[in-house]
Amino acid sequence: MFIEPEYIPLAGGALSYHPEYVEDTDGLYAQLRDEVHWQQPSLEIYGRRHRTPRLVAFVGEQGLVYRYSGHQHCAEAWPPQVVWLRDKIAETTGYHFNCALLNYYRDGNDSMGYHSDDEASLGEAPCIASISLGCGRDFLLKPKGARSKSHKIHLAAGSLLLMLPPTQQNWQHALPVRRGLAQGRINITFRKVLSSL
Ligand SMILES: O=C(O)CCC(=O)C(=O)O
Ligand SMILES: [Mn+2]
Repeated sequence: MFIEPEYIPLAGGALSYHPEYVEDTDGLYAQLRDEVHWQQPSLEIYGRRHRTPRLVAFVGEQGLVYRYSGHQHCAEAWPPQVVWLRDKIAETTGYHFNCALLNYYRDGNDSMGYHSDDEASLGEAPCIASISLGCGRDFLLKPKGARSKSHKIHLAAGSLLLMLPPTQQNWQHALPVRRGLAQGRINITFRKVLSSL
């Protein structure tokens, strides 16, 4: 059954949330969890090294380089399941992507802090498409410069969230810790790198 996406207008941006965009996601989740070449990079924050509180992988077109979180990342080959998702999104939304960042939140202790996906290499007004697999998690948004969240969306397994332009210019998003949650979640954010600035 096709469920209409929910359009969520924001001041200076907009979201489109498609629940049940992908069906039967358990197998897809387990394959990616077991087959992706996951890494846990370190980040320097105020002069101290911290391990990223989740596992990550960057995949995309051969030779593509993307600079984010202070590091250059060279794309690994697309896993076939991610190609299938990329093509399904292109067909249903008209947005075309040439790379994807995968995040594996092993349990509720893994998280992602507030940020915008606004690297210059994505151009002025990128659309980011985000697929969620595994356990549902809350996703928070706040305007840049604001102290606390103003939107909370529960990203269910199999959902697609589009962060439409110009959301990245004006908003930040985060995936907060959920203590006591034992199940894992995989998120795939599709991006289009226009230049390797
Ligand atoms: O896990 C999520 O839903 C968000 C991921 C994200 O914001 C990112 O990869 O930039
Ligand atoms: Mn992001």
